[in-house]
Amino acid sequence: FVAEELASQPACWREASRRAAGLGTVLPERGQRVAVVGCGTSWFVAMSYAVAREQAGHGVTDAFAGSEYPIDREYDLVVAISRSGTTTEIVDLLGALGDRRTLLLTAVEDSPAAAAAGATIGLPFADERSVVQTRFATTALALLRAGLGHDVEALAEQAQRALEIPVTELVGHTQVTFLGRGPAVGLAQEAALKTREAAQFWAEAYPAMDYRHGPIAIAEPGRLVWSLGPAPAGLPDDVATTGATFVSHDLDPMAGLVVVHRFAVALAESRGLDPDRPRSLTRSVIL
Ligand code: F1P
Repeated sequence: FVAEELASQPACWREASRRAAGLGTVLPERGQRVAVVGCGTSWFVAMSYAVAREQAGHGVTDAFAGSEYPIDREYDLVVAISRSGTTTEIVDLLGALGDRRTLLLTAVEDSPAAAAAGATIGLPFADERSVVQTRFATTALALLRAGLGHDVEALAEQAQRALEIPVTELVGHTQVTFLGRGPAVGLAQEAALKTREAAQFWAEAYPAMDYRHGPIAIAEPGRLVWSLGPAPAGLPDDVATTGATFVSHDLDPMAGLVVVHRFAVALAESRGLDPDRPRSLTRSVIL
């Protein structure tokens, strides 16, 4: 399923953009102090949005893994992201927040998380049959970015281009490290998670400027260093010196993530694995 689902991202992002236009004050408002929470993929999307919202000048925005939310801290709005709406940490957190203002983005509108949330934005058209998330996560992010005034139509065009970029020559490396800056730090984490989940393959992620502060020690011939978004000056040369392969595409990092989705699927297939059903992973984690 995942190959088909990831290929529908341009259409899903366009639909998210259309929906955002009609949501008005349901979405975070300019000036609000906002926390964004999720687990796994949904946490990494939250991280990316938090930085993008602050960069857009819309106000203080913090991202937390669902289990790590500082319950005594006051925010004007807590935004939870959960495809399934059943992830235990998110259902419990929304319950614990009681009558504080909350908003859930989910694919499943009749879920326990939706029952506990103050408001819900349903994105059922972006739901997935694969355990591994691709289009739900990016569609939720596209909708939130549309609320920041980002040009999601242009992003969808870039995602279309991302579907054409060859990935087969990237398969065959022994390890991959993803890098990003700003909103791409969370997306780099998500890229590494996708590679681990779908292909059961050793992948890491770091803020691009921090890569020289230790992680570069494992770079060597046969390993891949992949920047989502422009690479910091000098970094491609530093990586080349180690013999590792450096890659970066001229795309918004969210469209760059679509290339990673395709890489993860190609890598899983080359390893004889089913990218839809990773070992030890279920559609949502219920504790
Ligand atoms: C969260 C999550 C995903 C992971 C896998 C299992 O789900 O942990 O991040 O990739 O799909 O579920 P959800 O809360 O967004 O449904």
